[in-house]
Order: sequence, then structure tokens, then C-alpha cells
Amino acid sequence: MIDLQAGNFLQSSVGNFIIPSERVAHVQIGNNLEHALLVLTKTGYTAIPVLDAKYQLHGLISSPLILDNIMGMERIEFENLSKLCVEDVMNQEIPTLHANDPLVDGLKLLINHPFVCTVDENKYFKGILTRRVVLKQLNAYIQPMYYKEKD
Ligand code: 2BA
Repeated sequence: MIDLQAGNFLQSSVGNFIIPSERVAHVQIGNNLEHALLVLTKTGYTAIPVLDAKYQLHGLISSPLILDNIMGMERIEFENLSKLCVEDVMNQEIPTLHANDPLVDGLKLLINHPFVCTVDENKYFKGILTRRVVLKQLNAYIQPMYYKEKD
């Protein structure tokens, strides 16, 4: 059963937990797949947002998506890395959150997505809500309750 305190925690705004846009690795519309693969490899992330010059969110690019688009029937088509742009292959079917949405909405989306982009009403990218940050907060919240009950 959700107690009153847990209810408050889950109702707190997503905006309190996001990694701000300036700390999120991203690529821009117009970048080719070679550039995206470089950014993904150097940062170590599997998927990152695709933004335009005004910081509006357009989709997500990931290493599996890039690999899928260079795999030919008989060979790896390396030339596609420079031929194709991120907007040709990015995933546009992505959920988004707003900074004032309750954390409980973010928690639900994080079941199927490792991170969820947060945007404002004009689709300007504000940051990401990650599983790590939410699990860390949830853990900090739950641990004292668990050990208090055991005492
Ligand atoms: P993944 O890249 O698949 O990373 C899965 C988890 O591995 C991350 O979970 C994190 O715990 C760890 N990890 C991966 N690369 C890391 C790195 N360079 N430094 C520290 N830890 C790293 P979360 O932190 O929950 O992130 C979930 C997803 O959010 C990541 O999935 C990535 O796609 C994205 N992400 C997280 N932080 C990002 C950032 N600063 N810029 C761009 N994308 C980010």
C-alpha cells in the first residue's frame, strides 16, 4: 500500500530529477551516421537524443539502429556511414515528459525505456530522466523505511 509520504515522493515533479540538457550528449539533425557512431562510442552511451540547432527534440539515435542500417545482405556497407544522416534512421516514436509531470508518470515509462526525454510545450529539449537517477532516489527513500521496520 502507498503511504502518504510515498504518495508525495511519487507526485514530485519530473523536473527535480532530470539531467539538464547541457550535460546530455546529443547529435544534431544533419550529422551523418559516422559522426553519431563516434559520439556514441566516445561517450559510452547506447542511445542519445537527436536535436536541431534550436535544441528542439526530433528523435533518438542508437548504435543498434546505426548497425542495422549498414548491414547489407552480404557485407557491411561502411559507405552508408557517410551517406546517411541521423534523421534518415532515428527513432521518432518516443515518449516524452514535461518538467511538471509527476515522477510516477516517469517511473511507468522507465519500465520500457532506459531514459525519457523531457521537453517544454514547444518541444525544446530540457534534459533526460534516467533509470539510474530514479532508482537512486527510490533507493534513498526506501532504505531507511526498510531498516526502520526491521529494528
Ligand atoms: P545506456 O547507454 O545503455 O547505459 C545503461 C546504464 O549504464 C546507464 O544507465 C548507466 O548506469 C551506465 N552507463 C552507461 N554509460 C555510462 C557513462 N558514460 N557514464 C556513467 N554510466 C554509464 P542510466 O544512467 O540510467 O542511463 C540510461 C540511458 O540514458 C543510457 O543507456 C543512455 O542511453 C542515456 N544517458 C544517460 N546519461 C546520458 C548523458 N549524459 N548523455 C546522453 N545520454 C545519456
